[in-house]
This record gives sequence, C-alpha cells and structure tokens, in this order.
Amino acid sequence: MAQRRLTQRQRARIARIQEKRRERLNRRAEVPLADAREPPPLPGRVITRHGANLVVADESGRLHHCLFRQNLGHLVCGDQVVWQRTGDGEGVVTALLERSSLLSRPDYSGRDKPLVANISQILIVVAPEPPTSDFLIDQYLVAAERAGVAALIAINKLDLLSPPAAAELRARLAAYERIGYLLVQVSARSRQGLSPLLERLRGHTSILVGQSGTGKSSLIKALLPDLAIQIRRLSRATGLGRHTTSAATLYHLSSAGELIDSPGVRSFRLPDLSPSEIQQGFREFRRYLDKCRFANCSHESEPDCALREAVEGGLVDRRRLENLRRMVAAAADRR
Ligand SMILES: Nc1nc2c(ncn2[C@@H]2O[C@H](COP(=O)(O)OP(=O)(O)OP(=O)(O)O)[C@@H](O)[C@H]2O)c(=O)[nH]1
Ligand SMILES: [Mg+2]
Ligand SMILES: [Zn+2]
Repeated sequence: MAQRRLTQRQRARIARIQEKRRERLNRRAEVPLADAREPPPLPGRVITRHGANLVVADESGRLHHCLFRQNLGHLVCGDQVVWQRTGDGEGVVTALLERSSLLSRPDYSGRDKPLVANISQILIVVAPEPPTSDFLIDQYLVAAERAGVAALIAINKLDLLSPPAAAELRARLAAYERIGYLLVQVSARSRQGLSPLLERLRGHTSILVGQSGTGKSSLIKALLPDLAIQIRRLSRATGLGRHTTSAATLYHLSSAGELIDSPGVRSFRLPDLSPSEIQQGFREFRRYLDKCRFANCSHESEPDCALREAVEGGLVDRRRLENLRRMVAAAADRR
C-alpha cells in the first residue's frame, strides 16, 4: 500500500514536470530569449521506435535521432512529443502530449503495452494467401471500436484470383460490409483498386494490420511513390540501417495522410477486457444487449436472449456471436 502511494506521488510529480514543459512549449513564441543557453523545446512526432531510440520528425518533417527521459512512460510511433536539440540531427524527448487514440496489446508478460498512438483508422489487410481467420478480423475490429477509430478491410492479392474466386472471397466477408465496415479489393502487384483505397486513406492516420504476409508493406510501397526516399531518410536518422519493418513506422502520403506499417502477427491478443467491454466492441450487437432478460447475459443458453434471437432471425451473423464468446472465454482464461 505504502509503495503504491509513493508511486502515485511520483506519478503526480512527473505529471507536474511534464505539464511545465508543455507550458514552456506554449510560451515559446512569447519569450524567445528567456533562457538563451537552454535549447528551445520543440514540437515533434515519433515516427518509429527501436528500443531506447526514437526517430522524431520536427515541424518541417526533418528527422532527428532522439533519446527520451525515462519517466515518460512507453513512447510509441505516432506520439506527439516535446523535444530539445542536443546536437546535429540529435535530441532528447522531454514530454509526451495527450494522445487522441491509443492501440495496445499485451506483451509477453501479459501487461498491456502501447503499440501506436494518435491513429484515426485501422486498415485490416487480408489476402487469399495466407488466409486470415474471421476471429482475427473480429479482434482487430473490437480493438478499433475500443480505440474509437474507424476500421476498413482490404482484400489484397486480387491478381491471384479468378473473378469467381474474388467474388466468393468478397461474399465471405460481406457480413462486415453489412455492419458498416468498408470492404475494398486491391492488388499491390497489379495496382488494381488502389485509387478507391487512396481516397479512403486521405486525411487519416491509418495503421495497416493483419496476418504476416498478406501484403501490408507491399501495399504501402504501391501507395507511396517516394517510399524508398522516406526509408533512406529514416535509416540515416536512426543509423540503424534498414530495420524499418521490425517496428511500427509512420510514412507520409503525398495526398495528405499518414500510413503506419506494422509488423504482421500470427495472432493478435486483445488487451485485458471485461465481457461487457468486449461485447461493446461488436457494433451491431449494441442495440440488442439491453434487451436480453438478464443484464449479465452471456448469450449462451439463458432464456430470452435478444442476441441469440437476432442470430436465429438472421439479423446478426452467427460467426460474430461465436467469436464474441471465444474472446470472452480467452480473456477469462488469461485471468
Ligand atoms: N500476387 C501478389 N503477391 C503479393 C501482393 N502483395 C504482396 N504480395 C507478396 O506477398 C508476400 C508478403 O508481402 P509483404 O508486403 O511483405 O507482407 P506483409 O503483410 O508486410 O508481411 P509482414 O511484414 O510479415 O507482416 C511478398 O512475397 C509479396 O511479394 C499482391 O497484390 N499480389
Ligand atoms: Mg511487412
Ligand atoms: Zn443475451
């Protein structure tokens, strides 16, 4: 208990220090000569992180290799920060600004760890090969709903499919379209369908997620004519060579917008969520949830379950309800 109180006090102190730095940043324009020896605090954006190393873009888009103060918590790709120059192309991050959204997932020890911040959209990339389970898609959709950001699904590698096979794959995912998630069919290789996708990415900060090998990096390459230049600048800034696909990395879309490439997963694990948090992540279920006879209905075998009735009536996709139950069971197993 004593230890916890101390931690809270420490946290409050850190928050005060960060608040002061933020204030200093806000006053920057008013008192330019306040302290001539101290490098001025500058606004920046975390482009990528490799262990203790950050690449931070300044307001003009120039990249700087930055270290960061230990008390800032876990900084991630997409974070807005305050930083100070310490040398040519080098700096130190001194404060973290408020996040508009945050995507996290449990690390190996089961603790939630931030993945990316300040995204406005999740683009789930699937392909005929390797196939993606609808369970994985539903986990990403719950994550998007929890983070309060939009989500859409891109079926990539259209060039591998005959028109009937493409139609069949699309039909398999049509349930997502019916509940309001946009579905686009594209090919990074043949460049089919890229314009409508670009249209949906404009003005957004989108993270591409999905099973390893579905073509996230290939899509980013197809969408960004200057990707090679951006990667060269990045590896110059990190001094780390071309390790850019092992960590979430933010790229600029010339048509205004940002794309974040993320390393693929074999299975995505949601953060620790309660059953009610998980079911709120199924957007088409929400209207039924307060109509079950029991407030804590598990939608398994209780009488007068509005959700099961909706499934029987064909109003709700059966697989979605099965995946909800599976997520709830998986979360219970972890506790
Ligand atoms: N035929 C075809 N192959 C593609 C297409 N897009 C990507 N590929 C191939 O799929 C493989 C995986 O592509 P990547 O872009 O590395 O996939 P990724 O999703 O970034 O994979 P991770 O980084 O491991 O998550 C590569 O061999 C690509 O050439 C496509 O539209 N058509
Ligand atoms: Mg990749
Ligand atoms: Zn129910």
